[in-house]
Amino acid sequence: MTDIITEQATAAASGAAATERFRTRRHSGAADVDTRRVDTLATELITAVHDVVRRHKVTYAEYDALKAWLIQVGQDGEWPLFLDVWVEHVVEEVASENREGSKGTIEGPYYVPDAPRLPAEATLPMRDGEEGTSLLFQGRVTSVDGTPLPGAAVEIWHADNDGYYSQFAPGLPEWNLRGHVVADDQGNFKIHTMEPAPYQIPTDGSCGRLIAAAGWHAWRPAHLHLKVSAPGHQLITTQLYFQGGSHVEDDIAQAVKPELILAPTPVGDGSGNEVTYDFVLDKA
Ligand code: MBD
Ligand code: FE
Repeated sequence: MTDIITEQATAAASGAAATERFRTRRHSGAADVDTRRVDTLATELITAVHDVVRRHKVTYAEYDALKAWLIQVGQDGEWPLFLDVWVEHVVEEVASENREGSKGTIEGPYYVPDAPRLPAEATLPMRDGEEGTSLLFQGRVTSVDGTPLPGAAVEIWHADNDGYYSQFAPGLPEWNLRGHVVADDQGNFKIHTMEPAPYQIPTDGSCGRLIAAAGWHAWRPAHLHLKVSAPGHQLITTQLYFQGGSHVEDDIAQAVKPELILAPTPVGDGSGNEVTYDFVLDKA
């Protein structure tokens, strides 16, 4: 019994892993933002909260519920999840407003750098009998002027058929469904993987409690995550979705854009689906 319980994916365990990953990769907590900018942003944010309290006559019971919930978000390690689901899409929109090349979207909490390097045609690491429909995802990386980018890096990561990401759920091989594919001398890549399933963010933690309390749903459409980069060019962080899939129209993280929707077709031998998608990178 206890073995089964410890092997279950929990919000607190995936939250703790995402929090630890963010701390080591991105931020020690040292502020490097200009004082006047912090003054402006913090003042406006706090004032926006005051406005909500006045407009809706927030009660002490509601204020205490908020305080308890905020404390619990930290204890569950769910700040990365909360921010990436409800805030990151607007930060990405602002950051990419002058980009000419391919559209990007949010990174989310489950990227891990230094995935195994794979050749231009490769199968992502996966278990024997990995569940799902096989997918051949292929394309070319070029610069905005049309020049192919040989050796471009196509980093890809996605959930399995049960909606779990390796390194954020127990029992999966370390690099399951993660890879760093190096494009060939024409900028081409061919990645063999499995189509991911729609993804439900953890419902047993603080984010899940907010969703239940507000009567929302916890779903993201099925998606592939990618980071595509080449020397002298801007790295693009993106996600690709599947036409007609559940929750493409109502992603909880509001990260879908029309340019990011794939329409795979069956391969001739009936073994699965294939789709071509090209990436265009802006110059650095
Ligand atoms: C995910 O897989 C994801 O992509 C985002 C943005 C948030 C939670 C889980
Ligand atoms: Fe994701």
